[in-house]
Amino acid sequence: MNTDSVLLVMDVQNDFLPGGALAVPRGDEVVPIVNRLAARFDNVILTQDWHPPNHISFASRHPGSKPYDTIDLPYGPQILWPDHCVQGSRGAEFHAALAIEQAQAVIRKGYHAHTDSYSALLEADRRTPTGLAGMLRERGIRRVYCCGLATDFCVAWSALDAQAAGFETYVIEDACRAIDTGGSLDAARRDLAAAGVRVTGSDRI
Ligand code: VGL
Ligand code: ZN
Repeated sequence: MNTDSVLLVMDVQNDFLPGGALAVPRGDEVVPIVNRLAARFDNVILTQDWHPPNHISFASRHPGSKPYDTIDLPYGPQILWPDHCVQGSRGAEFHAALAIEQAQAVIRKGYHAHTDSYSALLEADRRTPTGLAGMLRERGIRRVYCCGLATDFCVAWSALDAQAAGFETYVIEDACRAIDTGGSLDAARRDLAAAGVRVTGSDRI
């Protein structure tokens, strides 16, 4: 892929894979696909969900709530999750079979205790930037290709923010897997289409 494109590989971490705390069904299937894809890009950036213990998105810190409930926070509705991707834990490590040594940066996200961050560009308050958009702009990147976990959260929110930030944005659908809770996958597909994000396949890269 051209030097003005980047492959953004989202959250291929133990906790999002079968056996993990917030396992994405068949999430492990993306690993070989993503490894193959990454070999074809000049620029690859990884994201890593990276929460402090007691993160606001953890159901365990809201007595009376359980995982997959939605609560209202100052920045809007928040789905509650099982504790996952705690900083420094094994669950937060990349899957051992992810073989992308050439990745140029790792964007950690969700490290503010009171704010979630699915997107690699903007935290869930929709105000706090992670710095990724600026990094991509400074490096002359014009096209962003998204893959990884999960289609309906990290991947979709990052793709929507990248498109809104002016990058030509693609979701490589067969290189993603979804959590799909409460209609989230259909909603994500609608939002992506409405925003003009292009959906493609790994065989067309
Ligand atoms: C994600 C749920 C909770 C994601 C992160 O990266 O898709 N989903 N934290
Ligand atoms: Zn998370």
